[in-house]
Amino acid sequence: HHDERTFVMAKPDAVQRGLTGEIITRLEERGLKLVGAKFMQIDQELAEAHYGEHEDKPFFDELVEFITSGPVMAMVWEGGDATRQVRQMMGATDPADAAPGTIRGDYGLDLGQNIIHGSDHEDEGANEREIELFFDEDELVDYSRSDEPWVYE
Ligand code: DAT
Ligand code: MG
Repeated sequence: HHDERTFVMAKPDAVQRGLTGEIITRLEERGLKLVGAKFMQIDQELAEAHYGEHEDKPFFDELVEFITSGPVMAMVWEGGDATRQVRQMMGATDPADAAPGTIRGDYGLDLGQNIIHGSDHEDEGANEREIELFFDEDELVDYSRSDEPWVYE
């Protein structure tokens, strides 16, 4: 099936650097389907919930400060194996290790400001948890892309 949903976010650095459109374009051109989007400012409470898994890490405060430092574009993308596919397109967490051709490898230099968030495909259910945190079900749109027969066999 091609209806796996994953949560993606253009982080504050991407928005400030005018890379929101580039990120959307890459995912869109790959064949993934945008089913929800929200341009928003993340507050402290949402930031702490979103990054709850990292609350005991030394970089947690810095991480929350960064993600609340400016607007983000929060999105839900749908497609076959979408969570893993997006992680592949993002590249490694540290842009210094991210391969050229990946979003972090092409646009980032700094571990703290690494352009894009995507749900962890190795963390079962992370995609659904993160989608629920940012979106109500009625904010997600159910439709088909006309090119689907040319993307999937
Ligand atoms: P990812 O965003 O690739 O899922 P993660 O979940 O391990 O990576 O960490 C969340 C974010 O926290 C990451 O995008 C950047 C920041 N981060 C991770 N490790 C860090 C570290 N050692 N020092 C500073 N920031 C870090
Ligand atoms: Mg993660």
